[in-house]
Amino acid sequence: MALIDVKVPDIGDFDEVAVIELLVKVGDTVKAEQSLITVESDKASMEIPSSTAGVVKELKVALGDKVKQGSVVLVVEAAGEAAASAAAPVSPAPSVRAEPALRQAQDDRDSGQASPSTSSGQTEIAASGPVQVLVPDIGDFKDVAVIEVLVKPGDKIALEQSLITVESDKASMEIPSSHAGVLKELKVKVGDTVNIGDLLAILEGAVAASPSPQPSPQGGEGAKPAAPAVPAAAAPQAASVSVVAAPAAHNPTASAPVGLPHASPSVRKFARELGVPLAEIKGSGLKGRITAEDIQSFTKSVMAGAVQTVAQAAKAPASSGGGGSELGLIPWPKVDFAKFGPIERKEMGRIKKISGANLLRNAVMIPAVTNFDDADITDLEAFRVSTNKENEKSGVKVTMLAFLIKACVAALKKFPEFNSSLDGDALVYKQFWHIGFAADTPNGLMVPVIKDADKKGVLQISQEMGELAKKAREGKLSPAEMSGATFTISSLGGIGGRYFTPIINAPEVAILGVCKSNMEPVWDANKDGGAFVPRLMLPLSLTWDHRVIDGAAAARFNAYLGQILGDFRRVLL
Ligand code: CAO
Repeated sequence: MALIDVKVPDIGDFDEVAVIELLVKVGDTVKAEQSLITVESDKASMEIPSSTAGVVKELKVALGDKVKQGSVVLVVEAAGEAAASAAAPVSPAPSVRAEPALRQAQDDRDSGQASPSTSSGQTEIAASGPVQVLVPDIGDFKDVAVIEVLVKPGDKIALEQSLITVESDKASMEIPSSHAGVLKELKVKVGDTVNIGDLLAILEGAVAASPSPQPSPQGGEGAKPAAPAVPAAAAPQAASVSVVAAPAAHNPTASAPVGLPHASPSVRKFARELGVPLAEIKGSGLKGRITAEDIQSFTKSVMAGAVQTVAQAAKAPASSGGGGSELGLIPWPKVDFAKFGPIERKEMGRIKKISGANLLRNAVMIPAVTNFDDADITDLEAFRVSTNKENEKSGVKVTMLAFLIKACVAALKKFPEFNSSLDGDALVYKQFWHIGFAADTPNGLMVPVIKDADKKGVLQISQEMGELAKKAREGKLSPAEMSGATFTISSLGGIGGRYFTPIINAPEVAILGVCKSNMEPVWDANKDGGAFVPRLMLPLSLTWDHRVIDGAAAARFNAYLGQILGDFRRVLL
């Protein structure tokens, strides 16, 4: 039995790459070429295979360690032939693929030529007529599968923009365009296999890049055009390996798409085999990386009904698609609208589909009642206006909503069941006051959350609300910024209307709808023996879950809220 150090083989130009996954542990029996660890640079991830078969005796690296060629990964006790040749262990496994772009650059340096994909100092050369984009030198990769197509005909393509993603069993990489132009035709589709030199796409109005002048080994001074701007003769350029993207969290209420998921090739393959949508999984690995275990637990949660995939949520009977049979209702009417006039059909966005499914569940499952009331905010509005004048220079504008958040916290403290959630037969009373507010965005309704609103002043709440509403409109809210609410306010005050019936955001048990305040004549019995006086009245619509809250409590909640808004000093009591 011989102990063999398994080292990081030649991984091209990669220097000091981070270990992001350990795929084996001490005691495991490994085969030659079996992947041991995954390393990642900012451009690529790759699995490092074992140079020998045997039993893992010692791991020499930990998550987060930086390794390079020659670093010892682990010690293997080799058996049989491997042991016999232990004195001369198998050379680093050739299956480890360095990033082709870097390798190309290395080759170019070795041969003294500038890399065609050099990104700095490029000049553009116009091409006449259509240009063929070919699969560039992708190193050892042969017959690699196209797993993603990132562009479509008609798209304006930038130079080096990724066109497709290909994947072998050890790495995945994005193939960039050798030219800029408009995509006329894509010659590959998902599932095809490609090799160096294969025709990938045809661009029109293309321009290619050439490196800026560099001294050539022959002492020449001109630059050699990297990819000749000659139609159909563009020299293959190096591809850039890149599996990189921010991790996408699974958040059934509303989360904006954030690019490709962060996972190793084998994990992506595993997910594909199971039909698991990687983009909906929150990775538990280093830097949010999705692991095989994450896929397993996501699959278990879906099977147990604890989690819905976006596709499932979209298929829920939120609209005509569901049919209504689930509730024993007559089917949704199917109408050929085109019979009555011209129509345009547009798919709903992802957020609308998800929130639609959630709203339907909440509307159907909660025995909800709405109480309407009015609050006299004449004095509060005057205070708001003067506060804004005083703070004009700070750039923070206070709207009525910030006062409402504070007032609701006081009411929630007085009536704690409004700040609770149902859990089976039990009520969970929350000892924190996180207030969600509905924000109207181009993508649909989002509900960012002001955390610990009880501990914040109106100015701080206003500032946070402004920042969160901006992020919501830009589709940049993180799942954390949309979770944890104990109560929600939906304000249409800036738009108009009188009253409406907001839908409770489960598992919360109540929601407050607010509309535009109006100057109204209000009877004042004390004034001049009784007279109508003009007062600014704010219409309130409180929807509550009748399983948790009674009508009397709801009426008291609204009345108390009215008292606070009528005299905001009561917040201090
Ligand atoms: N009565 C009268 N005026 C009001 C008011 C009220 N209740 N509430 C706000 N306003 C005024 C503001 O003072 C502001 O006036 P100025 O422009 O003159 O200063 C104006 O209306 C616009 O306010 P706003 O909407 O920018 O700010 P906000 O704090 O009231 O609301 C936000 C912020 C993000 C909640 C809001 O922009 C929004 O998206 N509302 C829609 C929410 C929604 O769609 N709810 C429905 C959900 S159910 O489908």
